[in-house]
Amino acid sequence: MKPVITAFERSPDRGRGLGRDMPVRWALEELGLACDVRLVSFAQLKEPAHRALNPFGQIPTFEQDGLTLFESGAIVLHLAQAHAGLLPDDPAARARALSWMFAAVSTVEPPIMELSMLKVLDRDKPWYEQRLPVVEASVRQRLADLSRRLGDADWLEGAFSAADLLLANVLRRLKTSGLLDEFPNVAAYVARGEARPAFERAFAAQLAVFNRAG
Ligand code: GTB
Repeated sequence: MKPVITAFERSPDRGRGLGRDMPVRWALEELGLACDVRLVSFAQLKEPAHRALNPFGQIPTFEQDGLTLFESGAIVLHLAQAHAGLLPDDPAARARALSWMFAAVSTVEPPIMELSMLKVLDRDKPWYEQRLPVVEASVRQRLADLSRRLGDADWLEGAFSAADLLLANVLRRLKTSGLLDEFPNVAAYVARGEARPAFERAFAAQLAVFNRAG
C-alpha cells in the first residue's frame, strides 16, 4: 500500500517548504516512492483522531501497512532503512550518517528554530534587540562548525544521504536571514540539495497545496 502522510491544509509558510512534511516528501521522492497526502487544518491537528497518529497534534505523520509514525526525522530514517539509496551500505559510514541525522534535528535545528520563532513572535518585545544577536551568534557558531567540517566536500559522508537531506532541510530555514551567506560552502551545500530533482518535485508538490488553497 502507498504510504499516507499528513501536511498542513494551509501552511503558514505560504508555500516556502518550511513545514516538516517537506523532508518526508523529499525522502519519498529520492526513493521514487509515491504517497497520498492527507491535508489537515489546525483544528483537526488537535482532534483525537489526529492525536492518535501524533500525540503532540502536529504534522507530519506517516501511515503504511498498519505502521504509524510521527517525527519527520524518524520517518525519514524509517524510509532510508526500508529502501536502498539514502544511507551508505558500509556499516561504519551508515552509523556516521545516523550521527549526522540526529545532529541535524537535535544540534543544528534548535538554535535555527529559536531564531525563526524570535523573529516571528517577539519583534515587538522590549528585549528583542538584545536577544537577537545572542541567538544569531549561536546559529553562526553551528554554521562555522559545519563549514569547517564540510570543507569542499559535496556531501557529509561521500554520496548524498538522508543525513544531507535532513541537514539541508534544516539549514533552508536560514535562507532569508543572511547568515548562510557568511559561509559560502554551507550556502552552496544547501543550494546543491535544493537543485536535486527529488527536492524540486517535493517542493513543487507542497507549493501546489498552498496555491490550491489560495
Ligand atoms: N519535531 C517534529 C518533527 O520534526 O516532525 C516537529 C513537528 C512540527 O513542529 N510540526 C509543526 C506543526 O504541526 C509544523 S512544521 N505545528 C502545529 C502545532 O504544533 O500546532 C513547523 C513549522 C510551522 C510553520 C512554519 N512556518 O510558517 O514557516 C515553519 C515550520
